[in-house]
Amino acid sequence: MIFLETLLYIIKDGKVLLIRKKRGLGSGYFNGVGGKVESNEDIYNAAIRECIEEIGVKPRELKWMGLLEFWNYDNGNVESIHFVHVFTANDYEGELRESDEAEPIWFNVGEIPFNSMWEDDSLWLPIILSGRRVYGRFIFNGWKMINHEVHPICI
Ligand code: 6U4
Repeated sequence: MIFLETLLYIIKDGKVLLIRKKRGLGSGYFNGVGGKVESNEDIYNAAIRECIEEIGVKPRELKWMGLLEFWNYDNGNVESIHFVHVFTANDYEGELRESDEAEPIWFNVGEIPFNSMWEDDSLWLPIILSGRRVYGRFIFNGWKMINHEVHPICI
């Protein structure tokens, strides 16, 4: 099963807005806001919708920053493949609020809580936070990372 998903990082005043994910895949981890793209929308609109749903604000001027592939195996069989488009935004409209899916929390750019995040995040998020686009492919077995490759995108 292949899933098309989004991740969005709002970066403002030297801080990054993360969520503490409260349910679903990666629950308990800090992450960007995001989720599955729906059939009637493009990846930009999906990233905006997920942000409004999860933390109540509309991000302004999304920038496409990369593509991540997460391949999750279970005993040699591929169980799910996630194509995740990553965006950043420097501003938003509205007031942040917690939802039943996510609690929004600001972190200084130099103090990202990688120990409480997906294992792959420390391999690619610093590249995006430094303003470069990235492609990454991460192989998991039972959602434990067993292989990875990360490449900055030349533009
Ligand atoms: P439902 O509950 O089905 O509506 P939805 O919020 O659409 O869920 P969900 O909960 O499946 O999506 O979450 C997928 C999110 O998790 C996407 O934003 C991508 C992100 N994600 C998945 N694997 C990841 C990984 N290894 N590292 C990472 N983010 C990951 O940083």
